[in-house]
Amino acid sequence: MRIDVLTLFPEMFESPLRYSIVKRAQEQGLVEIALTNIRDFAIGEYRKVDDKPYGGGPGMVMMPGPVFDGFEHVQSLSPEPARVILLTPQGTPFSQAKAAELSEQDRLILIAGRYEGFDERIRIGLGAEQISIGDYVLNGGELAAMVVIDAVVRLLPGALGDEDSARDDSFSNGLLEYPHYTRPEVFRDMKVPDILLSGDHGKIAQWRREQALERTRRLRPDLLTRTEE
Ligand code: 9D3
Repeated sequence: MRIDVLTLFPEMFESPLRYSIVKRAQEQGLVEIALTNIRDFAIGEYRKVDDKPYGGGPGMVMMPGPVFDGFEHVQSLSPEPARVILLTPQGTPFSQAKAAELSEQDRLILIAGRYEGFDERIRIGLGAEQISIGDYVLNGGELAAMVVIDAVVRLLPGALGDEDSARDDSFSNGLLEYPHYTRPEVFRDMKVPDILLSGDHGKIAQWRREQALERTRRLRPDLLTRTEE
């Protein structure tokens, strides 16, 4: 997979891309992630990328010129057609199902904005879909783009170590996870449940299923009634 990111703050991405599974996936050649600064495609003495909204109102709007030129540049870096995604507060809520769908693509172009939003002609002209990562206000699309990259890359075949991928198989089941314990057996007067020390693997599996269900009912009842995803 190739992922291009268009952003005004490419440096924000560097640290998250240098760790753990995303780092390893790049080293293994499972994904190539390229960062492009939209400001490199701005013109004039001030390299302006934003301007006042027509019709008035607060804040500034991302100008179409630099985003289009940046987009056409990254598109020319590789011949495959790409899914084009704008990170915006009004996008479709991101989900595990969307992550799985995107992980099947050969190429993604993610565009992270700042200010009040993108000039509408960017979305229309680029044929972009829009994704939000949830109903809270961020200061820009960069963290949202990183969330999408993180969730997508770990689904690429070979990205997870054997242990992680086995785990994933058994528990991507729409339920919350059962409670986990490790050593010591007693910590600050709190004891590991006896059943986990019993060595009875059938009983343990049954206990974990019950715990997962009970927790889901208590903490996330919405997961039990939802039919899509
Ligand atoms: C006052 C109206 N605001 C819309 C909710 C303006 C506004 C706030 C924050 C416009 C853009 C932003 C920056 N946010 C994103 O670019 C963003 C975002 C988010 O804020 N929440 C969840 N997902 C995303 S994806 C991109």
